[in-house]
Amino acid sequence: MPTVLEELARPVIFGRSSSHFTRITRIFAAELGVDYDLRVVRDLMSSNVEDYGGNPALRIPSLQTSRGVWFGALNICRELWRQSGRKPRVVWPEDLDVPVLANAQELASQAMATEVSLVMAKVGGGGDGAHQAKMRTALLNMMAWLEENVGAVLAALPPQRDLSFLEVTLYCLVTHLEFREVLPTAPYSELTRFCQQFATRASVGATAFRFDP
Ligand SMILES: N[C@@H](CCC(=O)N[C@@H](CS)C(=O)NCC(=O)O)C(=O)O
Repeated sequence: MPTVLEELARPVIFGRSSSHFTRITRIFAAELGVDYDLRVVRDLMSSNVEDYGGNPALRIPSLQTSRGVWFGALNICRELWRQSGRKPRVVWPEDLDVPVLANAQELASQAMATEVSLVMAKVGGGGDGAHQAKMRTALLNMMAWLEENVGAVLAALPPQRDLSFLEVTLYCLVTHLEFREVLPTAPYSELTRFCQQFATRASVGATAFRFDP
């Protein structure tokens, strides 16, 4: 049972259980054994910075800690790692020093951002304009590239790693596309195989996508 002081010191993630960028941070927290509270951001159309933990970009996730607030998934994962007593071997984006790995991180992160734009356009009542069509084409292109290269990516990652930011990103991207019905992902057989294998982690089982009540 945590003491009152421990509860006060516990970091707070501003996010949503249905958000793929939030899930990256929650998988990291689970892998790193860092306890946190989830502050659900209910209205992603809000223009109130405070609703997003103070992030002026009006985006989730943010992480509130005793040292200050961290904006964005990568910053948050790094801070969770610093707070963790476990210190597993994590492969970070700056460690990806061959094209296939660096490009996979770029495209997985960009595909997530493109998906956010497509989903938000739908939520916000945006029309089916030419730019929407371009974003969808770009998303399909990126998925095709990732499908073709995921085998080489997994082979090139350092075998002695405990976790990589790239694999967590990729897992959250592919499963979220299906969850939000942006794209059916079954035709991407290599990515599906990767996701099935990655889903055996307890951290994945503990952070399933769902719409917060
Ligand atoms: N650069 C941010 C992007 C976060 C992001 O786009 N989050 C989405 C939810 S998954 C969001 O807040 N969308 C609100 C909006 O687009 O207005 C990160 O890496 O965490």
